[in-house]
Amino acid sequence: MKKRVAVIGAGPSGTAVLRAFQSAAAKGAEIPEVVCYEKQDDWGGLWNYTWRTGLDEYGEPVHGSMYRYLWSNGPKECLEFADYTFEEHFGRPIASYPPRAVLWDYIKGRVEKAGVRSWVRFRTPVRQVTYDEKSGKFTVTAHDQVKDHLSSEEFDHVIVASGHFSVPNVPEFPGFRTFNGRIMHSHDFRDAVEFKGKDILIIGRSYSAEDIGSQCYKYGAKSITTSYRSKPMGFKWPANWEEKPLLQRVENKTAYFKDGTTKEIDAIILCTGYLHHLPFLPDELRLKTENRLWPLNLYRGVVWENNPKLHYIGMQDQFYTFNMFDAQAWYSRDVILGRQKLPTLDEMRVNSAAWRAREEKLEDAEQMIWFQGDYVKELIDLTDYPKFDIETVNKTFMEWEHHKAENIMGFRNNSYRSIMTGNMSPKHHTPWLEAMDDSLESYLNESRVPGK
Ligand code: FAD
Ligand code: NA7
Repeated sequence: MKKRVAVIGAGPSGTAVLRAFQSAAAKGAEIPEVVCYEKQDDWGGLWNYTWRTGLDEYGEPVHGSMYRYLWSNGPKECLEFADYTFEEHFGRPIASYPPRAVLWDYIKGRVEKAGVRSWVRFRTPVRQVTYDEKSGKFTVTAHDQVKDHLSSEEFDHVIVASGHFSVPNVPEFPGFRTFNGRIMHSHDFRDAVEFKGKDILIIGRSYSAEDIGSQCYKYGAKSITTSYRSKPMGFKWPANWEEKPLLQRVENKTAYFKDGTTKEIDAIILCTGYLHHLPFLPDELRLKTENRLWPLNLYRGVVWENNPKLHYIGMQDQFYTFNMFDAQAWYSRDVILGRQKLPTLDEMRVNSAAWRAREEKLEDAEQMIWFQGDYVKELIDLTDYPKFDIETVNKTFMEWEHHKAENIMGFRNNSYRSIMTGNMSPKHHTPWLEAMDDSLESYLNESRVPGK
């Protein structure tokens, strides 16, 4: 009987797995039967925007954490698929920081071309995965929500690609219960216009804090205060934006900070990150980690060391995204196809410990980017994923960092050269701060080719 592989999630990570198997089949390899379970009604993961928050129409926790007006927070040239370029998808070079809808279209384009949609069971969240030592098989139980039917099937391999920026980490601060204003987590943030004319307080100092604050600034918030527990973000913020050490308490509408200062605020947005939440897995199969570049127990960041038939894609913190998921998916595929031999458990652990030791010494974002670049390169060198120049991707990330340091509200006006095609991307027709419409049509309309 043909081997069977279950993939949990059809976001960028899960669809990378589908494409990896399909590309092997297209080259004549015999591939297993692949069944992908997806709880949303379409593929694309977080890039498939929903206006919903809380529970969806089936009573399921909403996966989406993306919001209106979200534009890529890094250059698209750093995430480009090596086997399906932006130019192939859009028929011409496009500008470097596309809004969400444009990236969603691109993600979908590759798998539509691959013809793998029939492998996906939409609206079917996985409820439980168990492993039977005797048979050497997994049982996956999933809920077809349209038919309201729970069923179980056996698989030889399971690949978890369910994402880890969906279940919010929600700390509480003294006074929250009686605060006279709105308190929300970034997971539920949908539209910055809600905060027009308001004084907002953001807790956190990472990408969500930076971007949600910037959205609120762009769409007319009266003031933005960001509060950090470790260190400030340190960008050159506009005049109505200040950074303060950690919030201590709120009383009525007054926020009190660690340095003794106070601020009157209307709303609080907790940009305090997310939990790796994998409730469908038993303890012995479940990855337990905070958001970091090298979670332990995953050989080459993919293979569950205690049961190498279980793989995880995209579980790391991310500078590299789409093409890193591809590198992982191609590697996972090759382990399953028997093209990659795995070392002993001890050897896997030694290898992971060495990466972890290196990760722990990283001091800043630039070092983290080179670290993740080395990781992606190691994986790509092992498979037939089209080779691309990681050093140039890293250097593009460095340019991005410098552009942010120069002008945090203007870095998205820059353009970069595609590492995959060698072509320079055109400048966007409108500076980011003035581009209020985030639709695909508006973004692609009038995008000019360089020099014209
Ligand atoms: P996800 O995109 O989260 O997809 C996981 C999929 O699994 C979802 O479709 C979900 O419905 C499904 N799923 C979950 N649980 C189950 C279950 N039990 N059963 C069945 N299906 C399930 N990256 C960038 O490169 N550029 C950006 O600008 C950028 N901006 C971001 C902004 C925000 C607000 C967030 C939260 C993330 C952003 N990211 C960005 C990072 C993002 O993590 C990746 O781009 C990418 O979406 C990760 O893909 P994934 O497939 O691993 O996870
Ligand atoms: P991250 O990058 O995991 O960052 C979480 C932030 O939340 C980080 O700044 C943390 O502070 C802060 N945090 C967490 N708990 C607390 C408490 N209790 N008090 C204060 N601050 C806290 O999540 P993001 O949502 O920003 O980014 C996730 C993805 O979304 C990312 O890939 C982007 O592309 C978009 P610390 O820095 O540790 O001091």
